[in-house]
Amino acid sequence: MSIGRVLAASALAVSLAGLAASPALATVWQVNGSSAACDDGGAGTAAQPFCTISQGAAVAVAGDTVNVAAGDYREIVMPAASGVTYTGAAGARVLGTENLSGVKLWAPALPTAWSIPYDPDTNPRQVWVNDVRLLEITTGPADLVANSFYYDGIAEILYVDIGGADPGESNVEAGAYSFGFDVNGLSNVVVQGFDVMGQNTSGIRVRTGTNVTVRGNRVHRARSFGILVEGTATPVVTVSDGVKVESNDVFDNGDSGIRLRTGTIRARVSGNDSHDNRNHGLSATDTTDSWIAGNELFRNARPGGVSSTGMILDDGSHRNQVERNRAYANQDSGFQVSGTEGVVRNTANVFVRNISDANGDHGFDVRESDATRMISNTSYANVNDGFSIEGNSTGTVLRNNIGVNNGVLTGGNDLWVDVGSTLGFSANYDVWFNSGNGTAHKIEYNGVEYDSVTAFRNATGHEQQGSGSDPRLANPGAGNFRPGVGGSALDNANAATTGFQALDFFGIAPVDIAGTSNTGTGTPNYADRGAVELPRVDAAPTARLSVNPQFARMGQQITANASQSRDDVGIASYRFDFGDGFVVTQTSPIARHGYTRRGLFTVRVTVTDTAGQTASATSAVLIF
Ligand SMILES: [Ca+2]
Ligand SMILES: [Ca+2]
Ligand SMILES: [Ca+2]
Repeated sequence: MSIGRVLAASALAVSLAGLAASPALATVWQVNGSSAACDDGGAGTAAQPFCTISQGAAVAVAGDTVNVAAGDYREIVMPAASGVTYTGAAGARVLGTENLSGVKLWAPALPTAWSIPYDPDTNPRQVWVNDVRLLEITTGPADLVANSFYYDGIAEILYVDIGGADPGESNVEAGAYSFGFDVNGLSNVVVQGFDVMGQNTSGIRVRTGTNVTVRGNRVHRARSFGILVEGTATPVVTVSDGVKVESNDVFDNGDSGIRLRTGTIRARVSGNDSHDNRNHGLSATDTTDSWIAGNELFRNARPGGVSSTGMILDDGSHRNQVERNRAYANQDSGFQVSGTEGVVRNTANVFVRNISDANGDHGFDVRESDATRMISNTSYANVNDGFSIEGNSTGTVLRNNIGVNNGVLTGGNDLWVDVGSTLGFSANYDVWFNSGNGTAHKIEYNGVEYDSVTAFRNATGHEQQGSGSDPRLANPGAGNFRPGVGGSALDNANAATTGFQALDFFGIAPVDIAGTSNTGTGTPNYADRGAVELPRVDAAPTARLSVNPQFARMGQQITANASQSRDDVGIASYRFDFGDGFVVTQTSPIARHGYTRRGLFTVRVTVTDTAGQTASATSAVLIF
């Protein structure tokens, strides 16, 4: 959080400069709902904190900070002013529910259901009993089954059925608030460090915001999206511009974990984990010129559904940069960019240095989209095609990608280009490889299947520098996608292609691997294909020692020579132990010594490389 705070402070300084206000006037408001001294009519100080975050939001002005202590805050926070930072301490929870535990509260209502008068801020859409989420029944209390609830919004009565027992004897949390934070029409607001849970709609919403930051929060159990960024289409068209969503953990939400839509521009979504949500990990519609980087998107799935992806860009999303993300074990494709046939398309989105593995459909899926660039991505062991280009997509360009073992059990392909998507299609410098099991084909293009890249090249002219050989990924089943020495992906990427990024998935620069010829294009000519570069392998040194002469008189100088020692990077030091108590450590590989007593001695050299790795060698010397 310290780096985040520095960033927040610098953003704050920029905003303050714009307001020509003095930072010295900024106020830090204290909120501590667990304090006996808390008072929303008080001073908002450490001695007399506010009880609610909403009170802090009501009084804070640009430049102020609202510090929130650990504890439960059952409220919807609607910031009133731009330029305010909300910081939650560890354990500061913003809950979208009210607690309805207590045996006196509930009355038996139906054979196995109980009821309670309940009139929260918004109608409950979720109820948990002892952390078990109940089924929402919308038709009437007579349709309740075990572990379900029904809310009568007219009579304002909540019915809960847990099979007969009084739910008040258990821990009951019932939905009460639409949002945890609802940042609407503001700029330079920061929401950071909170645990946001159980809202009737979304955990955190940013609507028509400018440079708003949502950072370092846990957002879970929202009925709909975890984090929502949007503009408006009606009554007027407005955008959300420059919103940052970074380093959040977003999970167990009822719809997509992170949702961008309706005029989201220049968003920066980075470093988030979005997982175990009941729709997409990240879903962006009508989102343009945004940067989506370094996110982990996994295990997103809708029970009984088939369409939850790791991330999806759709319906009017243009010029987005998607880089260094990993999507795995999602129900549908890892990464998808798609429009709606005949209605709206997407243009000029770039995917670079991403990894997509073990997803339920494609690794990367392009449909009803134009000018998509797929550069240096790795697609491994997805259920269907590794890269699927379909739905009349045009101008799709692939460079430096790796597709391995995709569609093995489904007759899929590492690369599939449908008959309507060959216009402007171009592929080169890619690796398409199947290890031989199953029914997969390496490539299907324009209705023809190819089991060899050479055949594909000869038939279509694509993949002039492509390869069908094994890239020797280190251990892809365990998440290690480094290409291996002797494989088809080393020192041979096209670094000159538009959109290429030298730094790999981990931020590591390309390395010239010794013994592998550099056959790439551009600078450097030794970048690797796929999302991950093989970094320098710093091997341990080898030590060699000769002693001359091996028979010598007392006092005679003998020479210990370790100059035949070797290291792949460099030897930092040589330590000579002559066996009579004389020891010297030096950078020169040659040492001399005269013995002062007779005997058979063992001379030992220990060489240490620049990485601190060592090796030793010995030789005997007889002094007479
Ligand atoms: Ca390399
Ligand atoms: Ca090389
Ligand atoms: Ca070394």
